[in-house]
Amino acid sequence: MSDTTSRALFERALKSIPGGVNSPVRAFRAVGGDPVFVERAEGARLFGADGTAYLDYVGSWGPMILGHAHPDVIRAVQDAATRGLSYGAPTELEIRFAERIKELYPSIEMLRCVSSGTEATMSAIRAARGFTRRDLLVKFEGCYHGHADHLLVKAGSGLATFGTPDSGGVPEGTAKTTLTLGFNDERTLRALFADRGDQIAAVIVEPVVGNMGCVPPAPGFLEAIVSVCREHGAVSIFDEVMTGCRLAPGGAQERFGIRPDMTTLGKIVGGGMPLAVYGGRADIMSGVSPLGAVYQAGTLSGNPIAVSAGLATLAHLGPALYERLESLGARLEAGLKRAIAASGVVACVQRVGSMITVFFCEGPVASWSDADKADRKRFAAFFGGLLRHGVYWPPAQFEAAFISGAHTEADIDRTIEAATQSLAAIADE
Ligand code: KE4
Repeated sequence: MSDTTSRALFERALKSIPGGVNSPVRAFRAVGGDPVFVERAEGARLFGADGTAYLDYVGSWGPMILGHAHPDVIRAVQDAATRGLSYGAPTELEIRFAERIKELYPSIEMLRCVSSGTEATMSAIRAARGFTRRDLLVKFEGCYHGHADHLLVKAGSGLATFGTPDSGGVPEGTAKTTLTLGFNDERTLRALFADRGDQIAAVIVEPVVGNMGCVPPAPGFLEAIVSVCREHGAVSIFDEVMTGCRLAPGGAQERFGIRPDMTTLGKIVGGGMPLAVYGGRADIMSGVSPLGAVYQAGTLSGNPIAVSAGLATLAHLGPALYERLESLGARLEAGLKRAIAASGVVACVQRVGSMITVFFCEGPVASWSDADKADRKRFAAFFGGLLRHGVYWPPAQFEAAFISGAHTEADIDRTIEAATQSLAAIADE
């Protein structure tokens, strides 16, 4: 499936880097074959090490909503770099960035920049625990919030039981402070709060899940999280690292008209550079050092190059972009549904805006227990067929694919054609 150049690079990479990659999903373990090594990217396309062009639906796992190497973003980075790469001192840029984020996210009264989504969620949870002086954290099965220890926890035997580590190296004690519930299971959420609400520091949720594939919230579910947290003095945290600026300029909370206590952002806000944000109510954020007792720090936090890329990206998040993304997303969704129907393969398509997933199981997929029924082998075959047609889909069933403003109707139609061929081949197996 991979070109010889990528093959040779992969063999070399394996000698120095675990799995040959700097992030596990890139290793193509879920789909087989060797990863494509990328040499450059532009617009909606990646260019492999052997020069092959691929129509890109990973978009660096979300950041590249404008497409790769957008000239305004590149120019902003180049210009900023001439003034030095990092100072370790405050800049006016960071104030401008913070003010822009507050305009887009009215629920964020104060915020801190960090360098990754993991840092953002880890810090938001620490701020919530410091504010409430409580330990317990609630998350939902199938949601991923980065690789901090207390978030690498799988659901206990029954839901709403103490977590057990979902990764090597995570102490049992750490996992025990995390309770995992079913996404969209409002009843269990309310029952847990009725039973232990006064011990719960925070609930963290992907308001539209991308990390089990694209799974939207059931009507009222997000509102229930925010209200039940308010009732019990816990903190609601919307992890919008993926949905932020993706589903609307103001993320899922703008799309659904909901105001969480805290929000984490990443990916798009940095335009592809290492920049993420955590923030929310001023009374919570004023507990963060040096104002309060919750410590959080970072050498490259608010880095001027990353903030320049972020500001240049945010400048393009106007209504026209989201209208275009909605139109392209609807076109792709309809085409994929036609292709699935024509092939007779059991699969469903779920989409919110420009986040889309083909699940190889009956729909609808409303939780991890639904998603877990997906046929991984058929997804791998689907992925392989697309790749052979020059379409680079996320190399894992439980991920969302992303459309950018650089994609065209012709790109979408080409993707539909590739999917039609790939599904027909699966049906013939
Ligand atoms: P990072 O630490 O990878 O910047 O962000 C962690 C994170 C937090 N919250 C959400 C909702 C996320 O989706 C992520 C990271 N997403 C994955 C893709 N599903 C990043 C890709 C990867 O791990 O290589």
